[in-house]
Amino acid sequence: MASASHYAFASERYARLGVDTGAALEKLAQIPISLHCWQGDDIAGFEGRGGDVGGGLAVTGSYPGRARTPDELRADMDKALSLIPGRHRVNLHACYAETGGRKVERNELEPEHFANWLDWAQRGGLAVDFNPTYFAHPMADDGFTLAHPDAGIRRFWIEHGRACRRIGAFFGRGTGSPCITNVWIPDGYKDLPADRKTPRERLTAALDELFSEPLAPQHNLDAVECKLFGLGSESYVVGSHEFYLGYAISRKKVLCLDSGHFHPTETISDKISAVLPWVERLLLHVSRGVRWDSDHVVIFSDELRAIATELARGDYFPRVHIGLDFFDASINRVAAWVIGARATLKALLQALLEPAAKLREMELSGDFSGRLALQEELKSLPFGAVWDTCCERNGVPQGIAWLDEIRRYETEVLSRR
Ligand code: RNT
Ligand code: ZN
Repeated sequence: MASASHYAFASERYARLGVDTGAALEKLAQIPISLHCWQGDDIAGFEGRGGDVGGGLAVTGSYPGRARTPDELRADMDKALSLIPGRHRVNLHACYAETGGRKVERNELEPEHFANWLDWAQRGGLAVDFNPTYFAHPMADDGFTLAHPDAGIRRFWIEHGRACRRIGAFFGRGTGSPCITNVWIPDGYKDLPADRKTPRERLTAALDELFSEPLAPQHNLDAVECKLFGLGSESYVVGSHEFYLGYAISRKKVLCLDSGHFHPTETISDKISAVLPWVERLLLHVSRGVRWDSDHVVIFSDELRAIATELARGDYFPRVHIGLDFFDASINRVAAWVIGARATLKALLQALLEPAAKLREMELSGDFSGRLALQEELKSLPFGAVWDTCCERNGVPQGIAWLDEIRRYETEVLSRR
């Protein structure tokens, strides 16, 4: 039990700085996190393929208990969600289609192949986000998809994108909340290109065609995700940041910023207020790069806190959609989800508890000593008591107690797979 007296003490400490802990908790309850299904099965999907994910994505580790079927994956996500405070969303990839053992090409996917996912989401009161899968496929083997020089291969991938937008709209209609359908492609060159221009022209034309079917924005919203480099595309990525920033502004698309997709000293926290005057909405892929775009499990890091702080200060929540994007197969996969999601919520809560007006006042009056001193003091305020109360009010375990449940699930379910 969160001790009421601890919470009262914490509230009083925050109130002295003009911060209302109750209001912060209420605000946090309104913010969904989109939980990515691919942490549960090492991005394997259900197409029956074995081997590498491809597309420069690497999942390392061999912890037992990987979800092998849609039902296992949904049960694992249910378990994770039961340990995360609040109401959230789930993020699916096209390669998680259920085709009843029949081979269905990606350009022929239909909403019906996601009917079980929708049923499950509706039962759990979950909204859904979606992604076309532009990797782990023979047509993506040479590292190009929508920007491929071969018109036939481009056509296949354009059709895949069009099919996925309809599936996105199906989820949006079925859940009553717009589905964000996010396009990320691996296209690029390992070594110095001879032509940087033409692939970008091809990508522009392919995207325009992919997005040409009008769909109601209350059902589906399109996002585009940029990247600096990938494994196998170290020298050139067609869909770079500048490319997609321009595309998203000119075509009125959602821009996706993945925290692992920039130079290691470049942060997406600074980009939020820089791009939001120009794009209507942002999708964040919250990840954690360690030396490179390694997609480690998200933790309560300085950058995570900086991202959350920017969202709270700008009150950007109606325009910024928060998704997780990491994959670690070296630890319990369900624990990975819980750690990442709880860290993100903690960061948001701490951001909502910031005395933003006071800090701004100090900044405007030139009191930079005070600004730095207060920012440091905030780090040791009794934040934990407010977080415990958040968990208690949402009926999820407080502190590390959630791990007991994961250990039990591992013994009874995961270790038997
Ligand atoms: C890859 C992108 C992309 C993927 C997922 C699986 O670098 O971050 O978002 O991680 O779609
Ligand atoms: Zn991403």
